[in-house]
Amino acid sequence: MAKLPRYLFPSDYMADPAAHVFNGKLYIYPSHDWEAGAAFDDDGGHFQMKDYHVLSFNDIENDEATDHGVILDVKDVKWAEKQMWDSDVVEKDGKYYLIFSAKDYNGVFHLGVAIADRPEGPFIAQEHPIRGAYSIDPCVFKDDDGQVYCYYGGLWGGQLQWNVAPQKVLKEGVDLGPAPDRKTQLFTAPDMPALPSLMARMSDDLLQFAEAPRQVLVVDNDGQPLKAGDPHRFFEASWMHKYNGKYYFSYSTGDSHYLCYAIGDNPYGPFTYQGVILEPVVGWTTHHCIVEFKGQWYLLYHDCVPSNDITHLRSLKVQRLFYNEDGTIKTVVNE
Ligand code: FUB
Repeated sequence: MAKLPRYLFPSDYMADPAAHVFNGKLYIYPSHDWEAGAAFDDDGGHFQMKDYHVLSFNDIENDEATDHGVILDVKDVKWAEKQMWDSDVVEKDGKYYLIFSAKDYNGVFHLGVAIADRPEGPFIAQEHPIRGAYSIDPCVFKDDDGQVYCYYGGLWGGQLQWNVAPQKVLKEGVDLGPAPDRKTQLFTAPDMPALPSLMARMSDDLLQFAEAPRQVLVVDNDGQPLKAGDPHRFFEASWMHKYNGKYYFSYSTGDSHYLCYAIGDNPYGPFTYQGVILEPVVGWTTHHCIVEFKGQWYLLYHDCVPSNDITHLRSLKVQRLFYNEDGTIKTVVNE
């Protein structure tokens, strides 16, 4: 057995992996970090990514990555100005849909769609972003019945707190309206329910949401939502995978720097909090995906060891992931 964890692409800085098996190979869709010289701020203004690459592997434990080059550049996305953050790809009927987050010319994060005929791209972006899809970090999950769901959102610089009042969502359902309200910053008190991520089923053509976004509720064993002051509450980096018929929603806790997960019985949740997948890594952000490839489950993630802790210059890593008999995940060791 190869010695893991290992860095997957030492020749460049890449982060926020989203991995899928297409045609027997493992494809990784990461963010492409670079040194833009932008000032540091709490809104992630130093993360100025301007394009996406895709990497592929026949053997994730031993092979060098194949870099298929740039698959989408911000200059080819009409509505987007900058900051091409986390993305994900889903296949349907032989076409590949890249769902990505970027800022428009008014400084608002949206989710957009770009389409390709092959997993290696190139991807052609739609003229407009997805209606009503604000914020960042999309994860597109295809269930066994073919329905595709998008999980997304990120606090602080990811602008999730601009969008919806938790009280409004809980009482009236979500109505995102034409644009997020920047004046109403909707952080709640530490003893109030944490602001959750959002999710929606996607339309059959995968170009829009088929329904108003709903909250992804992460609850404790008594069914109560985790509190805003809980270091294990959602912050960003949604990921969904299925194991033995259960739905595993995992995420980053942002300012407390964990990767955590919760389990539910259906794609909409609620999801019961289970524990920590990965302890904090070197670097402020932590972001991952979980994928099964050739009979082994893996956690893909990033850290800033190779860049000597420059927080916006991150490197992709892989480690094996194992389950306990009861379906809980064994905390991954990042040596
Ligand atoms: O890569 C930019 C942002 O950093 C991502 O969108 C977040 O999840 C964090 O990893």
